[in-house]
Amino acid sequence: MSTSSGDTGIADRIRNAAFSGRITSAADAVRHIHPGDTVAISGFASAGTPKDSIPALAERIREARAGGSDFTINLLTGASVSTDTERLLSEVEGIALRMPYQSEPTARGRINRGQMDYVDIHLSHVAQQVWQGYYGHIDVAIVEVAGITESGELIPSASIGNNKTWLDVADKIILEVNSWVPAEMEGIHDVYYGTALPPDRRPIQLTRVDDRIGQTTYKVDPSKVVAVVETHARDAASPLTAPDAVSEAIAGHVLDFFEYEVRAGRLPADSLLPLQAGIGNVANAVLGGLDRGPHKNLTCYSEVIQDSMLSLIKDGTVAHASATALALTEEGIEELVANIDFYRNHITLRPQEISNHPEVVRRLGVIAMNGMLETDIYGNVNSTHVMGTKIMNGIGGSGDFTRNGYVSMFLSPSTARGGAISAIVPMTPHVDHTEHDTQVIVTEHGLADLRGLSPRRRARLIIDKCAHPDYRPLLDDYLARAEAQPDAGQTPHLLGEAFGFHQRYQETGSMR
Ligand code: 0RQ
Repeated sequence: MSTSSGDTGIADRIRNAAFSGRITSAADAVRHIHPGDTVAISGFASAGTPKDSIPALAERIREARAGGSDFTINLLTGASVSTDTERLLSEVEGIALRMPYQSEPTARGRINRGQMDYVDIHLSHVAQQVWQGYYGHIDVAIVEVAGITESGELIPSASIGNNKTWLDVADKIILEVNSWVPAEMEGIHDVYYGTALPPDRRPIQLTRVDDRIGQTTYKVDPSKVVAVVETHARDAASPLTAPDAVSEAIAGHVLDFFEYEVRAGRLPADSLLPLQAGIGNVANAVLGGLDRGPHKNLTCYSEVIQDSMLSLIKDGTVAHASATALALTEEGIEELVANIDFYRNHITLRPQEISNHPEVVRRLGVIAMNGMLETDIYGNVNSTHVMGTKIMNGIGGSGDFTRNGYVSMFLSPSTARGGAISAIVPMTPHVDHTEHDTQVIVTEHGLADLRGLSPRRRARLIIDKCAHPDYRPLLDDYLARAEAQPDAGQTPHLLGEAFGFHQRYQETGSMR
């Protein structure tokens, strides 16, 4: 493309006449959406969410409600979308069903009050479950793109997520052409069209992180495009706080573990294996710490790219990063835009069914590092439900990577809520990742390598290495009494008091 970031020349962005004839306002575009519709939108983390159509849709819903009519939609996305999107649509009570991931307080509140259905599924499963028809008919797709080529294909913006699927399956399509997205981003994307349902499924020929197996654009049937909305709006930033002592300590344990694995001959000394890091400050601190280590030519096969990844690419620590979205702070966005020609050669954005594909994650030998709310002493991990009942965000891609990774790690501070909650508990009231999938637990106090250990040995190690010292005596006491039972079994528990920590928190506001 000939335009650059900041250039609003829409003629350069919409280079196919069939589409320029459909340019309309966002308010008119969303008139194609009707009560009860299932609407699938672009967006993954804050990147690539439609900018103008969502406020217009929220306003349409608000007006309908003010006029006494009920107006809700079912909302499907890549993962979380910009917080404004979730908030605006939730505030007007416009979402009946949400899938597959959210992380915004208004939406979360409505879900937990039972006012909104939420289906929390592995992100790699979304496309296939939609093809299978579990979510019914997709009435409208709203997809942000950076431009439309002469041949009528679409240039993706800062995330891909499920956009290929939405464009394929939706009856009607609203395109938002965002001229803020740097034109030079064209070519960073690898959109694979070879996926299918069984029995037509074929191997995905992706054997290196930087392999390109698809095309740089989305295909679209122009007859389905009912509106094209022009916009020039930046992505919302994904805020991060500076690493604190806890996240630095966790990062230190992870980096020591990598060296241990290298010495044991399980990881290549120079490049390790492709890294996947969940979103958030701890993941950012771990990746940031790699700068200080001995490694060069690292690779990353993950879901999102955070700021620390840009620095690692810039100084040569990371040779290539593959993901489905860029989730950057304001500074990260500035850095990417200013140096897009450089980063385009070191970053590949893919559909989330590929970025999170179990087959590829297993083949590449990904080192999976994700956050958790809590783990039990045996390694059953809860990533999603506070006190076993209230959803936090959702499982996201953590299961895709954990179940299929070469090494699967969970990283977390040892306590939450100022020490009132222990992240190590006797039994988790909700399990997202089972003891069979969890291989390494890390807190600021240490790292428990659970591989090769029976449940009783795992429990001892998790308590000794990872629990906060304030909670160790309570956990020691629980385990000792559970093991002392005459019929203690393979995985000893005191079933009557297994949730004693959670009960104590509910009754007194502290697990201690
Ligand atoms: O609450 O926000 O009200 O203060 O949970 O906790 O410590 O800031 O940790 O931001 O890393 O989030 C599991 C939620 C951790 C995240 C989870 C409370 C705590 C705080 C956040 P406040 P922290 P993080 C895909 C990656 C699933 C999806 C996934 C997550 C808030 O990692 O959503 O992995 N994971 N996607 O106070 C009650 C506990 C708690 C607790 C923390 N035990 N009980 N509340 N909190 N522990 C893969 C990619 O490649 C991106």
